[in-house]
Amino acid sequence: MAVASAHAANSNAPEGDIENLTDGFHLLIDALKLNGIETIYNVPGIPITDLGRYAQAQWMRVISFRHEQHAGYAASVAGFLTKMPGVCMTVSAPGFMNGLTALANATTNCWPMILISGSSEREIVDLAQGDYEEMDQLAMARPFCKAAYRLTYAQDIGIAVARAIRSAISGRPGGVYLDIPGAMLGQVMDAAEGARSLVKVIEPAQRQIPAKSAIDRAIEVMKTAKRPLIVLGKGAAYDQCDDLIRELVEKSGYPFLPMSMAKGLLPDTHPQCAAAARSMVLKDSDVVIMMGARINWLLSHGKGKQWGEPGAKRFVQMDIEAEEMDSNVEIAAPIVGDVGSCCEALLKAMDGAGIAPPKEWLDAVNSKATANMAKMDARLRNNNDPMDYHGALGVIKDAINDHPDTILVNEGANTLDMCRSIVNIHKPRHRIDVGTWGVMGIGMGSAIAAAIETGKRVLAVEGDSAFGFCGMEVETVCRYNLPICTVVFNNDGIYRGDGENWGGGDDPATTVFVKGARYDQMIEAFGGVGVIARSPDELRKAVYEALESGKPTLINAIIDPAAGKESGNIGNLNPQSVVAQRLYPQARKD
Ligand code: ADP
Ligand code: TZD
Ligand code: MG
Repeated sequence: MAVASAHAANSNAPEGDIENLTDGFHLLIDALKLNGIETIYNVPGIPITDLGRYAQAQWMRVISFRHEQHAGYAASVAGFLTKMPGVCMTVSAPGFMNGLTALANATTNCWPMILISGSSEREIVDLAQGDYEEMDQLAMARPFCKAAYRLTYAQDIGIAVARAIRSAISGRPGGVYLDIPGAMLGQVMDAAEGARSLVKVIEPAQRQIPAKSAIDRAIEVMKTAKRPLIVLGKGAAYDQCDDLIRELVEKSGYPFLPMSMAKGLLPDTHPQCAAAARSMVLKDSDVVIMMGARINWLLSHGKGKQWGEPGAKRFVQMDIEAEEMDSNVEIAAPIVGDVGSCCEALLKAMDGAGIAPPKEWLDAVNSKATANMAKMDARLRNNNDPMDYHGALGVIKDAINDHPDTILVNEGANTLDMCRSIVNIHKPRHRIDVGTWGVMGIGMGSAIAAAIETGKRVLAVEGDSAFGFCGMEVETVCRYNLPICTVVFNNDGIYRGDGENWGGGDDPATTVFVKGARYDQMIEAFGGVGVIARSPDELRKAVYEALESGKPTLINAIIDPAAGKESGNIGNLNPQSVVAQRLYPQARKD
């Protein structure tokens, strides 16, 4: 029988044996499991504490965090790594709001995730009568996700979960919000009827085959290319069609440039990898094939100095989202479809089309890349005291080369920008970072999800500021005994640790932290291994030991406070007017 109203649920249980009953809690667990979702990233509390307990009792993996934002980031990264929505579960109002940042971040990055939040009772919320943690969560969530649904009756759980999964992973993936009022969880119904109400989602992310006309047009553009380039984005990494991408890149012979989370789709050491000649290929190329990468701020919107002569370049773009085309620049050959299907169609059409890049272009790219790599290599081999970014990252580079199956997580400003360009990645989806927003605090949630979802070792390279946003989750790392080695690049601050108060007052500068902070002691508080590394040699010993032992480890890598640049590689995005130059001798001269 169907349940008529939330409040009636528990008092008016259906007649019959209690053994033949189920409830909202268990229907939700059954609905997730039926659809292959086995893990929940969660922070307990009213009204979902028991939901977590029951899920664990039903052999789901329930990973409890210290803060919902990190549970949410973990769920979104689980979505990126598995092509199935990661699930984050929170309590109402404040817990929900903490999770919402991660939901918005998932949607921005095009990663599938479902935020399930307990909520207060509708009739009280709607009359603003001041319920415990009252908030109209459904309305709040809507602008930050692809879809938002609220459950009122337990009998609708099956259809709502199916809908949420399909919304999250069909088309361009993104975040979905599912609102579960507390009373709904307690509703009971006949177990057999409950089982029948569950829905298994059939092929939620169907292949999107591109139109033949789109492929033909792309081939025509490619035939004209004298200086072609392929740009791989995290949409291509997400698609898990690694062999097809490799085939396309190799058959075309085009140089390729991976965006940060597409690194490893083909190894960074592949002979066609143009990462070390990035500025040159962006500027000088004449035809650019974008594969699952948006032409957004990360690529200077396809305009400006970085891109050479305005209008001199033609773009081919593969994307599952038709509306992405022409977002910043004209796309000469839009191909709407999933990256795998686009590659397959293009590969067929390339047969006999005479597509081969001129040798002069390949030689020019190669010699630039080789020269840049040689320059960089020399800088990485330093044993400077105090340690600088290059000395420390030379060690991280070796560690990943020697342990290529390790997933690298990376955030910070200088710590991010330099690590991205220095450390080679050898396998698809083995680098997770700050994504499209450049958000700080993704590190620990991402590292935890990577360890849980793949069972692999994780190396998290974190700026000290970035780490501060999520550092308490080292307790979570220790509690679940995860094979995560966190290296905090401790330069005493944001960008640099040597800033001063421009007014001359006693307060520290806005960008600096306590000098000589003992981040290594944080993990020791929870039984993990803490190490201080003051030189590349010490760092090498500590990182290799951690990767080999798999023990939860935090290495406090002491970096010269004067080594970093303001905002890393994107200082140009900082606004400033002439007024600053009039008022402050320290102001940038730009
Ligand atoms: P990056 O930051 O690596 O440049 P973006 O996040 O900007 O990458 O772009 C990813 C793009 O990939 C988005 O436009 C998204 O629509 C697209 N995308 C996501 N999944 C797929 C897929 N399976 N096939 C094709 N495109 C996809
Ligand atoms: N808050 C959030 C959520 N995201 C952000 N990106 C920022 C603030 C601003 N921000 C950056 O863009 S980088 C950064 C902040 C605070 C920290 C950089 O310092 P770090 O790295 O210690 O992590 P380096 O190596 O010192 O540059
Ligand atoms: Mg720092």
